[in-house]
Amino acid sequence: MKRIITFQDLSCAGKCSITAALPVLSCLETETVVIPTALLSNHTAFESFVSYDLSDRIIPVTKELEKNGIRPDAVYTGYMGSKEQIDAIMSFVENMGDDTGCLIVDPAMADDGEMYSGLGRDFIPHMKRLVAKADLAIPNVTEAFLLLDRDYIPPEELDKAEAMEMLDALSALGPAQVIITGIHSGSGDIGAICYDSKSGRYGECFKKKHDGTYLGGGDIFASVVSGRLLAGWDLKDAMSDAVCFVTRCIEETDRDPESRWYGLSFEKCLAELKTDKGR
Ligand code: PXL
Repeated sequence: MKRIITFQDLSCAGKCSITAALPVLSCLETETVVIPTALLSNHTAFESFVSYDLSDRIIPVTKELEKNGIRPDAVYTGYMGSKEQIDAIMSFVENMGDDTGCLIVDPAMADDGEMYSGLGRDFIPHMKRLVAKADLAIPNVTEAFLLLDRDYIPPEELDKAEAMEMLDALSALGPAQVIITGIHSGSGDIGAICYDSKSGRYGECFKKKHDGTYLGGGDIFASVVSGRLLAGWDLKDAMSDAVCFVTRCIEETDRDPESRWYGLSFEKCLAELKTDKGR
């Protein structure tokens, strides 16, 4: 079985980060080693939260895993709550060198044109350092603009040609492969676009748009992509499967609109990941 190490916060309530990534990756038959970068009572979109930074625990934990012969096929990073957490992961990645396997970075730091609560703009250059090391980066539209130091344009006003050019610009920062999520098709659909600089191929996948903010959707998306890539799927197929799965989770979440603050209702959809849809 392929093994992934994922570094993300552990939000006790809220169904995002680790508590979303672990079930999805397990369903995709990926052995998942979770390394919490911070312990939060709940995600930061609630009215309040408490957060305990675990950055000084990251290196001792990874050293012990290495001593025990636990090596990853891929490393996948999600939400980071501080520069120190990024420093610790950077030093892990630098120390591992080629043994890191594929480095997948979801720069989960912003949405709808705004940084997440508790993160300032001074955090962006640190996330940029991590993105520069990545083999695959998976920003949403807001994060893509922030990483490129460009003024934000809402997805509904962003034209396709500019979005495609942003894939190239993000790849020039370091990652050979890039996916941008939350792209509008121009005809009422929403989805993602991708670029693989090794093959020179671009891809896109769109599904019907549902109004609203769905917290944790990006975490589920990046987890599906990570699991599928480890199973040997190519980038475009992995991305398309993630678009379809997140859309299904949103449909389930919409049945109970109150539930969306607690993350997507992915539980009812997990079994669908198991069906072999072919590629
Ligand atoms: O889903 C992204 C995410 C992850 N972790 C925490 C968050 C958020 C989004 O708000 O607050 C703690």
